[in-house]
Amino acid sequence: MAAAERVMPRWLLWLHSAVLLTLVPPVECAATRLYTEQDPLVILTKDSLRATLTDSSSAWLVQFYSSWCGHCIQYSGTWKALARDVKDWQGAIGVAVFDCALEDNFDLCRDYGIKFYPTFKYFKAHSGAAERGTIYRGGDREIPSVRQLMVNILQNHTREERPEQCPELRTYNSVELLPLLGLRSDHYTALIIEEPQSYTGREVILDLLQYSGVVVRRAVSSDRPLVDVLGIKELPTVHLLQPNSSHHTVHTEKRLRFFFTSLLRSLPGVQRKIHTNSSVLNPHKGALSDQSTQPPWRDFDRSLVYAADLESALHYLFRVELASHRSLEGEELRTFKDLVTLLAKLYPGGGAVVKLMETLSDWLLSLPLQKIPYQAVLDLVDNKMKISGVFLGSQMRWVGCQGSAPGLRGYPCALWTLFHLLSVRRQAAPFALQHTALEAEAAPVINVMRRYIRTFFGCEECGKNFEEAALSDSVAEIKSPEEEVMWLWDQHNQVNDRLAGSLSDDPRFPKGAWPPPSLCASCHDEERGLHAFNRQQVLQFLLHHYSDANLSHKYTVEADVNLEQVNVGQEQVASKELGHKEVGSEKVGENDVNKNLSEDNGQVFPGLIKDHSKNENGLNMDGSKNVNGLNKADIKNLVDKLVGHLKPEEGAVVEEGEKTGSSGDHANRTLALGFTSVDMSLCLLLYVGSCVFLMLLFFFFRVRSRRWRLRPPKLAV
Ligand SMILES: Cc1cc2nc3c(=O)[nH]c(=O)nc-3n(C[C@H](O)[C@H](O)[C@H](O)COP(=O)(O)OP(=O)(O)OC[C@H]3O[C@@H](n4cnc5c(N)ncnc54)[C@H](O)[C@@H]3O)c2cc1C
Ligand SMILES: *C1O[C@H](CO)[C@@H](O)[C@H](O)[C@H]1NC(C)=O
Ligand SMILES: *[C@@H]1O[C@H](CO)[C@@H](O)[C@H](O)[C@H]1NC(C)=O
Ligand SMILES: *[C@@H]1O[C@H](CO)[C@@H](O)[C@H](O)[C@H]1NC(C)=O
Ligand SMILES: *[C@@H]1O[C@H](CO)[C@@H](O)[C@H](O)[C@H]1NC(C)=O
Ligand SMILES: *[C@@H]1O[C@H](CO)[C@@H](O)[C@H](O)[C@H]1NC(C)=O
Ligand SMILES: *[C@@H]1O[C@H](CO)[C@@H](O)[C@H](O)[C@H]1NC(C)=O
Repeated sequence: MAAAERVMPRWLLWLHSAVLLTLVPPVECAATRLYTEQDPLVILTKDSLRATLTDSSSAWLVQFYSSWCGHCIQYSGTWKALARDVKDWQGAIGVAVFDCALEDNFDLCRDYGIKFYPTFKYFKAHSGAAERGTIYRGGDREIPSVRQLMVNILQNHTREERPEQCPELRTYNSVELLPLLGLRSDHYTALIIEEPQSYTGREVILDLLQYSGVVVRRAVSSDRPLVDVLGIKELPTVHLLQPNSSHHTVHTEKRLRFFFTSLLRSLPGVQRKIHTNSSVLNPHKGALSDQSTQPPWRDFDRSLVYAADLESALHYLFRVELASHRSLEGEELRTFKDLVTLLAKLYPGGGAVVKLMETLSDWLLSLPLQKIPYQAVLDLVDNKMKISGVFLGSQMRWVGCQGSAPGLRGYPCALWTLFHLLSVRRQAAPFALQHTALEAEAAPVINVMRRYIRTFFGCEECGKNFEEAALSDSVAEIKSPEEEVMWLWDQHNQVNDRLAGSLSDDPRFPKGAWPPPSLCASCHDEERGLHAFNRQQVLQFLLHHYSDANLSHKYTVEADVNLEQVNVGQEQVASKELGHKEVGSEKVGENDVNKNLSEDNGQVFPGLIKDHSKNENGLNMDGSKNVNGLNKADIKNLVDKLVGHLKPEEGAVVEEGEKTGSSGDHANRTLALGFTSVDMSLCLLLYVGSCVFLMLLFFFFRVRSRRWRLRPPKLAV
């Protein structure tokens, strides 16, 4: 336990605290309740109702319902969707429910004059204890109408009573706005110009309530001077004033609230404020400047997937997370085997990682043990046996999963990415899992992920939540690989939604509906005033986003060793040439399995020498039954190596023990000792040759001697 804590990085602790903060243990008789703590609204009780509504810093919209009223039951879906939609408005106006069917609540419902269910009441901010709220009797209780009601409630506050977190919602005019053009500022100012009756502008203002770095102002199209100066042609439009004083009209694919909101939230420097705590307005500024221990920032492109993230996740998974288990048996062992199989079959690239997984998988299959010590797995992962081409980088280098502060993002982010990628790979190669234990499963990626998360993932709460989700959003109904891809996407978005604004939410990479319009505009639509995904487009997007073509090898251990090598000299040219020859493979050029040469000097030679002698030891150690199986593998390795190395004909082709290029990726490498790998290969070939020769000789003489032994009696006859 202590050991586990020592290796547990800060993000795990963050996860834990985030979970504790955001999730309340499941309530008893949850099945009979219309609303649960998981819903993004406040469930008021006998004890909290008065305290919440009296002198509150925000306004409130409360639905008094009855859990036996059929209409309330039907309406609960809409109310939850509304609450989710305006979750970020909380600081200004909250959404709540109060169940009048509970015996405890009878008195209060009478006190508040509730006669019919549901009754909607709103309370202004800072209302007194005697306030019983105003009934909303709008005939239409659809989401857009209720949202407009909320805007109206906020606008009806006088300047003094307005919730302190609520920004100005009023319409600004050209006299106020035009002077801002050309001014420098420490934030963006977004002007939303729209029809006078439109609510989009005010909704966007409220959507950005929890964000710092941008101020949104509403103006209307009847303000001719403004429209003329800015050259506005279509409505609604966002005109953006940059901090550096330049300004322009922004283009969005669709003129919808969601597109404007996403765009403004993703501006550089615009961040989510961490706490919804009204007293802390900008708490993370300090945390962000405290980055002395952070590794250097790696620039990345959000439309790509980075192999460095995946490899770092695997490094953490195999060397830290799993390593906290001394041995694996039963369910754990099965889960582990399945994970390895999945990775061996679906991990992209056919490089060192796949080779490692294949080796591990072969090894696990050939070991009919009930229980394996994890150290044995670690030895394989660290390639103690020096099997060629097997390698797993031992660094955590987050790229697409970098966090803006230590403890944010990292491993869990990369784990999501890994499983999304695997689900898409499965869709692309439906037969990859044939002849494995996972063949018959309709959703193998999700099932393995589920079992892994449940059994090993350090964040226990996450495992529970994920399992619950898998049970309620029935995984069993998944029929096709496409559905599997979509299920995982859907699930992930639900987690994003739940965690948005929590402690584990990186202000620089705020969670939310993914993909954002900047990555996929056609994925988004609006239905009955509510943001909606176009699932068909999302599927297409996911298949592209997580495709092989979109996997970048920048920043991988292998890639940056190549960069280092530029300085080393001539060999680099050669290695590049070789890279070009590999056009057919997915890894082009930058991925040659090269390594810091000086670092390896000591290892190269012993590595090669040990190569097979060590393997022989390995065999005996790993159970005598499998000598044959492993022997075959070894010989295959050896042959691979020889073939691999003789291919690039002329000399100076080099090899280093720890991570020899697999037959797919090799390069011209020079050994500092002066041996070329052709030398080494010839040496090995000679060695193998002489072994075979000796063996033949041995058999020859055995047969001969048997014959000699048999012959004399015959002669005698
Ligand atoms: C199975 C699982 C369950 C978890 N449960 C919890 C929990 O209950 N409570 C908790 O506090 N934390 C939980 N976490 C951690 C949390 O989900 C995040 O992984 C973590 O907070 C880091 O978040 P992030 O912002 O880096 O992005 P992540 O949410 O980790 O996303 C990683 C990347 O995946 C891509 N992505 C985002 N959304 C989608 C999507 N819908 N479909 C496809 N790709 C997408 C994006 O490129 C993103 O950068 C869980 C993690 C996992 C793997
Ligand atoms: C590396 O291989 C290429 C192509 O086979 C060859 O032309 C080149 O001479 C080799 N480089 C060195 C340094 O031997
Ligand atoms: C806002 O105030 C006006 C005038 O006082 C009133 O007619 C209107 O009903 C109020 N609207 C809301 C939502 O409170
Ligand atoms: C302001 O910054 C934007 C990019 O953020 C740049 O395109 C523009 O040229 C800059 N304008 C001035 C006046 O510096
Ligand atoms: C808000 O801040 C106060 C004081 O800083 C603290 O006591 C309180 O627990 C915080 N509330 C939340 C929800 O974080
Ligand atoms: C890579 O992903 C992006 C979206 O993230 C997509 O627009 C692009 O088409 C993808 N590229 C390829 C080659 O599939
Ligand atoms: C190899 O790594 C060592 C330390 O790990 C470093 O000092 C050295 O500069 C590196 N060599 C090259 C050629 O990059």
